[in-house]
Amino acid sequence: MFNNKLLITFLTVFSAIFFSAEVFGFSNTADSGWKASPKLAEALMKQRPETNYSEQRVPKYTLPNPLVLSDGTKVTNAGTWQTKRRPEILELFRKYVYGRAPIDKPKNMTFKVFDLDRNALDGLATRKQVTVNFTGKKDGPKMDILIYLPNAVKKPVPAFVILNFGGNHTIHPDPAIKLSENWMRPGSKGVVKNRANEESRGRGRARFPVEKILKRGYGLATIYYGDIDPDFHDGFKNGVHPVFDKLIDGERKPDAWGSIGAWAWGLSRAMDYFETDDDIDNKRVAVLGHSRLGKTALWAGARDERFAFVISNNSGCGGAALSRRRFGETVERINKSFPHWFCENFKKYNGKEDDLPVDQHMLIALIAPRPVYVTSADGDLWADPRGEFLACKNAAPVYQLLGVDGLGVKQMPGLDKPVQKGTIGYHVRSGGHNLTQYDWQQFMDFADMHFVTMGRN
Ligand code: GTR
Repeated sequence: MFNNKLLITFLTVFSAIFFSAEVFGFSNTADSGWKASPKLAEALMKQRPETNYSEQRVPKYTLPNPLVLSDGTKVTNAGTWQTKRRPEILELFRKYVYGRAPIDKPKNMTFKVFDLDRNALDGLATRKQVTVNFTGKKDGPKMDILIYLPNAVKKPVPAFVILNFGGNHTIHPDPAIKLSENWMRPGSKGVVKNRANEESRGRGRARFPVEKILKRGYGLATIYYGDIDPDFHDGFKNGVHPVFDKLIDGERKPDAWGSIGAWAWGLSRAMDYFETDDDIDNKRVAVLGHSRLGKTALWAGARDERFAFVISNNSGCGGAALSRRRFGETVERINKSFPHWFCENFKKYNGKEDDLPVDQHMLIALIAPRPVYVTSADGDLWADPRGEFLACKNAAPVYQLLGVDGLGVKQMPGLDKPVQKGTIGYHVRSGGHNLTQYDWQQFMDFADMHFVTMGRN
């Protein structure tokens, strides 16, 4: 009797505290997740009044269900996902978003290791530089892969592959890295008339903690994205497009691949090389990218199942963020600013996101059951952090169907509180649009967990 009374009193007091906490907004349970800074949102809205930075103005939307076939049948087992729904979704992304790249690897492609130093970086690493010639022809398009592998670890080693924005020589001051001779975006140190000079060597090293990566037992491979396709709209006359495009009556089709499609295709060609290199564990290669190259990493990992782990850093619209939220950058904005990134069909969805047969949670679902890690940054509202989180959350049912844990949380985590319990990792970090040491640290922690299990298989 006495115990019951005590229990009732306790419950009453507890629920009163909990209720008032909810009402007055000081509950940790209800409010601990990340929220966009209202001040920042307001400032950004002043800069770009046409852009929505307010959660209240996110329209009501319904996401397409990744676990329902286009004929309405529910997908209830892994077999149906793998043989029917996955190919269906992949095709939708090819047709309406990124465009169609050649499926087979180029017949006459060659790999030439033009630099091999087993005593690089004071003995810490083996450095290789490899030219991938896509057509095998002297004047055909080529890309150079710069590879550092840790010497202290038994080969083959797991590795990260990442496209870079400034040329391979910008990721580290190592004087032996070949200086890129290709077209460069203007406006950065050491770039004159769209060409790099010695001043740009090591310029981007803050984003590439090479020594740290090597000391943790991982290799790092990187490629200048402009080797595959220079990042400006020239009607697809340069890079790999003119060589591999299939024209109909001299015209590109509305589902022909854009630049993101080409960059992702280039990453698959790097994987073709890794498969020939005995020092690299090609079953444990993580593909990683920042921003537009984060969009690219997701698409590369979605279309090529050889990538064991996929990482999208601050990828935003056309990457990890849900398009239907229309928060920050929108489909219309991105297609207008970067008409060469996606396929022509994607432009039909400018301002008509609800008509898209896919949304970006389905891109993440295509990676299942392989580990994927998505990041956002507190100051990067243009990329819609919440939209990036929600895409992960809505991809999780596919992971669960395939027998692995999804995201492990239902609510957006707090700032700098990485979620790494499941097979989908996520964090929103302090700071702005960038790829930081903090991000790398999380990727390596997550890779440690997942690659160890894979290594045992
Ligand atoms: C922005 C673009 C984003 C993002 C970024 C980047 O201008 O709007 O989608 O990709 O560029 O790649 O740096």
